[in-house]
Amino acid sequence: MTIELSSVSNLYGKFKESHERARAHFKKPLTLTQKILAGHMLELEDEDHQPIKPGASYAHFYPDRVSMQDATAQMAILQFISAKKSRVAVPSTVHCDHLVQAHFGAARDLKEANITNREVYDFLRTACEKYGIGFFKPGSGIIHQVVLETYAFPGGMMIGTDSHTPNGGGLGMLAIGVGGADAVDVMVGGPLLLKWPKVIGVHLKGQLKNWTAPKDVILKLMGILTVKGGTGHVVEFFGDGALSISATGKATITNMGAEHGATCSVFPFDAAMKAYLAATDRKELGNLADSYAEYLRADPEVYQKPENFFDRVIEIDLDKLMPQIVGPHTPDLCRPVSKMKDDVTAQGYINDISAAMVGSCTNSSYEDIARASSIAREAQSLGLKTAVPFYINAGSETVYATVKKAGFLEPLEDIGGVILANACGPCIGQWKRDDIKKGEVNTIVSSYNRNFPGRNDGNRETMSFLTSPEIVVAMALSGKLNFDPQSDPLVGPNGNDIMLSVPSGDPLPVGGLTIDHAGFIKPPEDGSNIKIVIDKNSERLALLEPFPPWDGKDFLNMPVLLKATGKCTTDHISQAGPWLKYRGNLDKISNNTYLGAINAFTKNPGTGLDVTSKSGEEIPLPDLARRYKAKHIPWVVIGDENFGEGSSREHAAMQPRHLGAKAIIVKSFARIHETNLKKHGLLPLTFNDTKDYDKIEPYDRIDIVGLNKLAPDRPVTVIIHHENGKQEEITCNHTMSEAQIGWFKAGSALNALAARSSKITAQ
Ligand code: MIC
Ligand code: SF4
Repeated sequence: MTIELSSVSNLYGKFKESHERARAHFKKPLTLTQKILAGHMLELEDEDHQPIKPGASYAHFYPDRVSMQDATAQMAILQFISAKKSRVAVPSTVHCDHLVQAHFGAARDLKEANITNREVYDFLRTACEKYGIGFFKPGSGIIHQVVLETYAFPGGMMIGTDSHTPNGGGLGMLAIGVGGADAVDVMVGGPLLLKWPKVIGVHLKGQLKNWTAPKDVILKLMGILTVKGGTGHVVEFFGDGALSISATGKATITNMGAEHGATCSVFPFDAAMKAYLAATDRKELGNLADSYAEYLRADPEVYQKPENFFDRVIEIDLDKLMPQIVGPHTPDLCRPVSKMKDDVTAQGYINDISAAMVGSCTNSSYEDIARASSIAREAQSLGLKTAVPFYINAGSETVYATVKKAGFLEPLEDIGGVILANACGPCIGQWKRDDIKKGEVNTIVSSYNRNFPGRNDGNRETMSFLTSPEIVVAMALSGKLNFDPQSDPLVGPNGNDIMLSVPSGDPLPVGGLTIDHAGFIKPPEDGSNIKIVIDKNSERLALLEPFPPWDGKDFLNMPVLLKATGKCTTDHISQAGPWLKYRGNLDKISNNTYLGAINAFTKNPGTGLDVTSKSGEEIPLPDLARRYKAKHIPWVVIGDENFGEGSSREHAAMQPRHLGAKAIIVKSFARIHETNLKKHGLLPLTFNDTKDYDKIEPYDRIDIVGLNKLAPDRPVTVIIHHENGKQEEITCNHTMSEAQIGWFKAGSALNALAARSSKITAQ
């Protein structure tokens, strides 16, 4: 069930030639990013056969594999069904991890999940069998940990329908998060159309020590890059510091790179990766990589003078790095743990923690749990218990089996921890929380990666802070947000002061991980007779209707459904948690559209004003959108910076499209969301002058004109008709290439694909 050595060997065998071609093309030694990209192309040119311009050109790539998780796979597979192919063209897997709700603990929660999600699991399993896709049952692990320990490999390129796919960068892979429509392109045998990224080099010096962990590297970087600083770039790590971090530690860093918006992040091949390959039963693959090592790292000149080869170089000295903590509400609000005291006082954060969690795809490796457990063991020996509810999840069945065998879970449970299923759980709002009421302000700490309002428990007032697993355990013991285990003692059972020892734990167990693939179902060689199970009465699954093609006319007189102010992440656009259950039914899930977005016109989340009645009544945005749709009135959305940051969920694009949106006009976009909008036939536009955002008023009507001249790099004219009869003309930009304009005209990329394949069949 792992990857075939011969396919990796074939890929490596072609690297020499493709790298030489790339060196000649760029007239420079190559970064690792350029090597892997060039190694996955047929021709080193952009989609219009022109020379590549980093940061500007779209080009065609052929990834080695595709991964999908259950919440996004439903839409991806529904689209694959529409593409009418009999089998996927590249190795692909589906992982059931998002739909398991955390409540009582692993065993009961999994049982419950198998009942409540049965129809979705049946659909995914039968579709996987039919189309030749590997299927991982619920409980088998979080997609990215499973991929890392099973399928990722140095020098490879993969895509996944989840924004944390870059986890694979910890094993030297360019692993990119995409929407389902991109995954379908690759699964039907086509290329991935991707902007050739620029590259940020991050030079890691020194070595992590004491309480500092890999998580602190990415949290520090979040503080430097902010939630949009990585956009359009791959982040490539190097330096002695990189060598000192384990493969799973590296994966923590590349995983959470999703939060600064990078296309992905990657580390060069090294001994730690080789050791991880051996520990995950892939020793031969490690040896093969070793024999091709020079192709799996940047050229030596790059490491000697990084500033000549990277678009930007950032240096982080691990010797000086201290434990970090970020939050609330955004993952780039970073400070050292030692400064949290000041912030608690200055910002009035609630100091009493209400729950603490170790886990998520970012921090659920053997090493993470080993180090967390070392603190728990000490606490156990001193008779300490956690002061607050405390949850732990292992990343996969393999990690679970290994940490159990090593005796790491027992002390965690003994101090008060509840072991959750090997799944996403509270990280994505799958948390049946009984202790806090909606609207109650409270503080939680976790080792997760995102902390947007409402993400974990559906309560927008929960303040979520993110830090390393080690610090989470220490804070769970003290119960206080301002606790710093480096300087503060805990109070022992007799009122005595206890300073916790520095955590410890090996990156890998002697003899390797205890491989457990009990939850894997291999697809049959021939799935043609398999019937995909879709329950006729299902509320959760519905086949897709194609979106209508563009009618060739300009968009005129459109109301502004929403003028989003401040952060508008995909969690604001299409919330997860309780809504995850409708991920396979577009009409149903559309009832949550923009419910979290703060509307500048009403100052409230999820409501808008009806321009046709001008009654001033605040109407839930999905209802308002349906009202316009029923009256055949197309509408637009206006947005702020980094619109659509966060996840890869294409629902955030499909829902507005389904409800009648024509264009989304913003100050700037996050990469995956912008692509998803293009894929589903919407016009993603950016203000040429971001100050034009301020011109949009509640009862304005918007025209987008000159659409028949839509062309790459050609600005678009937008006319704002104000309520008082005045009108203003502004300029907007787009990043659509010729092919992407074709998607807009066809109504969606899928329509364009279907038109192409029917032409081919007709010939
Ligand atoms: C997330 O962490 O937000 C998710 C849930 O994993 C998403 C995917 C989804 O919405 O299903 C992501 O990161 O892409
Ligand atoms: Fe799952 Fe959370 Fe990771 Fe998303 S970020 S894949 S929800 S664990």
